[in-house]
Amino acid sequence: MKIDSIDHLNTATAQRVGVSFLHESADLHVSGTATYTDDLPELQGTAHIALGLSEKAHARLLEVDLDAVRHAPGVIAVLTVADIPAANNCGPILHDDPILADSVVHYVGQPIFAVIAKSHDQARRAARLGKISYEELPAILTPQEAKAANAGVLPLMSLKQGDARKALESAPHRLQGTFQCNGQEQFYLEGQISYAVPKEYGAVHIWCSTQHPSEMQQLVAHCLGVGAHKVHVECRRMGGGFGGKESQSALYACVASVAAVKLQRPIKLRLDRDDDFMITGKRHGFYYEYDIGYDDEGRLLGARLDMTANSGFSADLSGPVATRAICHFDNAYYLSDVDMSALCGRTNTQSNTAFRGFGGPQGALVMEVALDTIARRLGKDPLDVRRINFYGKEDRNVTPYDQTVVDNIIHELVAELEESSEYRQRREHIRQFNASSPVLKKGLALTPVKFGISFNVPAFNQAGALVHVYRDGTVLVNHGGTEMGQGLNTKVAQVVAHELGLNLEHIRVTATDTTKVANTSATAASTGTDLNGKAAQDAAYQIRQRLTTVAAQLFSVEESNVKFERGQVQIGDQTMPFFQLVEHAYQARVQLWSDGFYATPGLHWDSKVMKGNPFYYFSYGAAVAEVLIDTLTGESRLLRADVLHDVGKSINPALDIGQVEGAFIQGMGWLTTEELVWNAQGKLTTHAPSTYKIPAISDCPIDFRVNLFDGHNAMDSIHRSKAVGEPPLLLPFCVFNAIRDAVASVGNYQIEPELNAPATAEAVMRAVAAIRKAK
Ligand code: MTE
Ligand code: LUZ
Ligand code: MOS
Repeated sequence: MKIDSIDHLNTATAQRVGVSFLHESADLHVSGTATYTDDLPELQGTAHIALGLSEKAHARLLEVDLDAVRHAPGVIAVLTVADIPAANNCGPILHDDPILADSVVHYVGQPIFAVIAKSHDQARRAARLGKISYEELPAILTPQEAKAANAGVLPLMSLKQGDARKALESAPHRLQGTFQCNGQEQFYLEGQISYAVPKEYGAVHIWCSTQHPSEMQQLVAHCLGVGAHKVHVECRRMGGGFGGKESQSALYACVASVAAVKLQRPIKLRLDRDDDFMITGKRHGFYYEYDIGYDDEGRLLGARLDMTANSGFSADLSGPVATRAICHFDNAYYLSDVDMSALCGRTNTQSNTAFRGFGGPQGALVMEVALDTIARRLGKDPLDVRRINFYGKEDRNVTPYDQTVVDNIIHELVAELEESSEYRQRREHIRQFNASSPVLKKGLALTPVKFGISFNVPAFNQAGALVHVYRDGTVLVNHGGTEMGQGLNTKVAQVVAHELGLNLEHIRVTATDTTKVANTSATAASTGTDLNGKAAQDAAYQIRQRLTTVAAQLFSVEESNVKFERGQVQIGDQTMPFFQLVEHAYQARVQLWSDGFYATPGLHWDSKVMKGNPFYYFSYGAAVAEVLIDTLTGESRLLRADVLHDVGKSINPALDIGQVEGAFIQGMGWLTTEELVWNAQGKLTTHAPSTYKIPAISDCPIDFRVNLFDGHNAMDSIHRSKAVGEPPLLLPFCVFNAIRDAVASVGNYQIEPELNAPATAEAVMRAVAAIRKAK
């Protein structure tokens, strides 16, 4: 058998997991030949959609005059809410997300109408010609205003453990204050897109850039008023999702489908970058009020935390996001007495949504900032304060939500990083540098991460897969997860290759497809490989068992004497190529394909009291950042970063390190240069790369030392690996704290910097100026 083989690394070894195979599409990515939804050859008659957007933050629609739009060149049709056959909703949990605005608009950028034209350009030009008159209503634009108005998209959530009030009253020291972090645009390189093609009897086939094909299927079915069996959603890959395509790919799938079915022609809806910024939700910005009690050593005694998330105009995923924020305030630290609340504040902005970390970063950031502040107040090294608060191994190991931490490795992980990063020596050098450098100042910080793995909605923790073995011995795998660059398909292929003793070039993972695996969960919560890897392993294992029986009978050996390795099957002392055994099995009428299923064991969650066992296990990590700031301009640079991250027993170290590096830099962008600015009328003014600064290669530290912690998952995860997608996004907290440390040096560490996230150059300059003034 001859197969065109890609040059995978390490084909010489028999090992298929624990090896740095290239990403399954690496050569396609770098040569620009990987096909994304917009690259699919267009069918004849394909028309294009542009959306007409609200210009007001909160208003009643008085008159929507679309005559000029209808008569613009190339226009085929214009759709409004009246054209949606059934439910005008694309909300993932609550039904509060209109597809097209119905009488009231809730934010600047909300889609009001859709114009379908012969070309993308004609559609965009026509969309600007809508004449809409509004009666303006009062708008809420910030989480602080939402809190003051007690305006929530959901009821207030709270979690209590012990007696926070008593603990605070009797604490020797109190840190009371407010803090704030900004949102963040996902900035996937491929924007939102759906391509819908009508099929017989009102059915539709949609190619959609989405992390959640099954939910797209369900929402399209609801808005068309047809059964889910008439909606077929497919996604080969995304050019990034980062949470932004978990729920919010739905509006485009729905509008494109409605148009395709109504006009009976293929319809493409691809957002232009500015429209993508204006319409879609982002990471939730948070506002915090906190009160933390501690002793002379810096040990935390009690805490009260009131968080307000900027949820935007609708619920979307804000409930689970706020839940994760509450479940990550503890980060790596034991808290005996806490009282936390989270308000999902209703504001007249885009409806904020999933973004890598999903509330976890927002919960833990405030803790990490507070610990540095406490250390400075006590004149201690922040690492010493952190260490005495770490979860214990035998005691002090129960989280505020009642889950016992049974896999704690934070002590040894941080000790190793402290040593390898030369933390103590560099702390000393930096003190000396700052004493003799009046303008440029350095800062250093080490922050740990503990991140809970599993969807905090237990039902979502399930997955399915299909494995087909063809008569030539090649294997096709299909599973419920989606590929967004993270390498999920590569890892799943490795798992299947391992199970069947095949080389990677014999395995092909195909597009996610609702007609293959049904009722899948979003590829999210970092669980893609944990869930789909286990499901694919289950399917492959069943086929291997059947082949083993065939082989054992063929040569009259015990089944335990049949081994699959390197494309060969060892049967007693005979060897036969895998494809030959497959042909024997085919002739014997043995099923050569199988389904597989997995559900994470042991999860439960009581959302009313916010207690239970929401996570299967925890992923850990820590990082050290050394930064340099210019106190005259406020500019900062990350000089060196040392990262030690726990991925259990890695299935693919190269992919895992790529995820750690990417998440670190993405998280650093959130905390330093990425700033979303809405003007007084509620219009997002930073809606393109010209005004919204994501990190570039030039922002990466010159000295970037990323290592994986040598370990394995204490729980029975797929090959004892751990999820890697989101946890490392919390590592760059050390960059933010190092900037605060550098700013604090201006006041000889006696005055606490007034610096919220992001620490942009302007913010750093203001913080420095405030300290200089106070001195
Ligand atoms: N990596 C790339 N290259 N592109 C992405 O869009 N999304 C992140 C992370 N890593 C993302 C990524 C997010 S938000 C999640 S939840 C996980 O990947 C999802 O994939 P996984 O569960 O397979 O890790
Ligand atoms: N919970 C979670 C969720 O922990 N992570 C997620 O991405 C998610 N998505 C939807 C609902 N719950
Ligand atoms: Mo990731 S935010 O869970 O898609």
